[in-house]
Amino acid sequence: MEVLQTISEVLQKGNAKLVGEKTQEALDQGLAPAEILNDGLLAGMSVIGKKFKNNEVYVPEVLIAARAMHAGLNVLQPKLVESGTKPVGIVVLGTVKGDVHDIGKNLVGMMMVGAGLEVIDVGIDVSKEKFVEAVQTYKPKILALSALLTTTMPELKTVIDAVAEAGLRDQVKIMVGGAPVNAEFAKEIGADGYTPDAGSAAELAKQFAL
Ligand code: B1M
Repeated sequence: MEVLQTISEVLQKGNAKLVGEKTQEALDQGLAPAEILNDGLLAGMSVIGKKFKNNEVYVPEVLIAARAMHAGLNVLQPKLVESGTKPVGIVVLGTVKGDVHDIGKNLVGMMMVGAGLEVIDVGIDVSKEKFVEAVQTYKPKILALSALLTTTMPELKTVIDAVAEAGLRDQVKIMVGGAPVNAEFAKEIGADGYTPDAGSAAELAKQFAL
């Protein structure tokens, strides 16, 4: 589909305005939000990711592409979250300390809202203390933690341990995810669940909430 290829290309160039417009155009053409997300926005971000790894682009270009990605996500958001149901439970969601990646976390949040959950997004670079405080304040059924760097993966365990030390571990299911995380690691650190992508994260959270 031509418009999806265009979305991918303009995202790679970091043109946020055009990404937003082309995402709207794709919706107007009747394309499914998931298709626009996967074959347009994420396809473009994946090319940027590979170039970043190979030192063909650097942090500024990646940041600009990420901003363009957000412009597309903003257009898609109402479609991704359409659910019309009452919230089935509260989720506290955040990216762990030392990690500023938020695109995947935001997608997880959108899909969870779409699955009928109320999401309290506590942001990026979130300390264990702030996560514990959020669990105490909002009394969520689920605490959802994202980590995108191998160097911040240990922070997932730090948060789980802090929740346990605060005497809250029995009150909340803890889910972890992010590109370097896998099911084995999740089990090792005592998480209740791991999923590889935003859609399955929303499904699992809903199961935990019901
Ligand atoms: Co960063 N970065 N980055 N980066 N960056 C990666 C992650 C990297 C893989 C790039 C590479 O080398 N190929 C690499 C990590 C290597 C590693 O540790 N193994 C990397 C690095 C090294 C870094 C820096 C250290 C670079 C530097 O400064 N030298 C630095 C670290 C900054 C920090 O956090 N302290 C850095 C900085 C940045 C930017 C700020 C420039 C920017 C982030 C902007 C932003 O998020 N607002 C950035 C970006 C954009 C990327 C890449 C290119 C794209 C990440 C992304 O958004 N992907 C990334 C390379 C790549 O992934 N190809 C890379 C799209 C997103 C939808 O996918 O986040 O994986 P993802 O989320 C998925 C799943 O993982 C899952 O669902 C999502 C959707 O399906 N998921 C969950 C996520 N959280 C979940 C939680 C769940 C369940 C599923 O349950 C709770």
